[in-house]
Amino acid sequence: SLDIATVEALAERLEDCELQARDTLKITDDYPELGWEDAYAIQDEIRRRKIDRGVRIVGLKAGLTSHAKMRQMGVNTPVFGFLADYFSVPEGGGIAMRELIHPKVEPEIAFVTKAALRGPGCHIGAVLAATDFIMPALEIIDSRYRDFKFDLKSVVADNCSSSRFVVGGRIGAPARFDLRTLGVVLEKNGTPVAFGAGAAVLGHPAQALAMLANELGKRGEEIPAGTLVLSGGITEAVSVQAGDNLTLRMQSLGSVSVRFY
Ligand code: 0L1
Ligand code: MG
Repeated sequence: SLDIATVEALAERLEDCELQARDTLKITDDYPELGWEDAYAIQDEIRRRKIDRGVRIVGLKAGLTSHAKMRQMGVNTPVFGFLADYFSVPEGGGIAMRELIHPKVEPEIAFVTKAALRGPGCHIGAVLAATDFIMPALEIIDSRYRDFKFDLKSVVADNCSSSRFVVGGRIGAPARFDLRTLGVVLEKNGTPVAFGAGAAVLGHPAQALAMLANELGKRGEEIPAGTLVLSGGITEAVSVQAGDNLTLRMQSLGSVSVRFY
């Protein structure tokens, strides 16, 4: 396991890349023995650095929650990260490409909790009972690793590629929907480019929150009431360039858009 000085140095390296929009090689090239606890310790240190500068943590995210993406990466558990206040982009707002490295967009279902969720033993039923509402979300991922070439532990250390997110559209009570069959269409400049349904996320998107609560429970932590949680990409991530407009249309829940300039 890495010593504290190394955890701090790696957190500084990755956060500097995020803040200066430059890439780096994956950290396991230098530290091939990096473990899961080391990876989350680096992520925690990045979070601590931000909080020390007055940044607020406004939510959590699950990543690699689709079976297709997990198979591709050779893992069977999702990964988890945090959302900082400045990641939030208003609905219909713009994102300057110069602030990011090589962003990609994922259509996701956002949950907002009204009661705390704590594992072990958290399940879909508990998540739905604790959910205040759901709404459409676009997550903008931007791995700090050159050409998105990484392994899972490097990704976790890099806060799971988190960079920006947009929530919008209509809010819905979870009891009114079958989240497995909730359809989504992702449009780029008016052309549909990706399609899916909620079941692409772990069979049921609430499962992503149950797994997150169970992972946090191992550390004595929970998903607090009032937390925004992005449950993971329903389709593959779509690359964007300056000038692109992305719109997510979600069945019964309206649409949410963002543009890149
Ligand atoms: O939100 C996500 O699913 C991203 C997880 C990190 C892997 C990636 O950058 O594709
Ligand atoms: Mg995502």
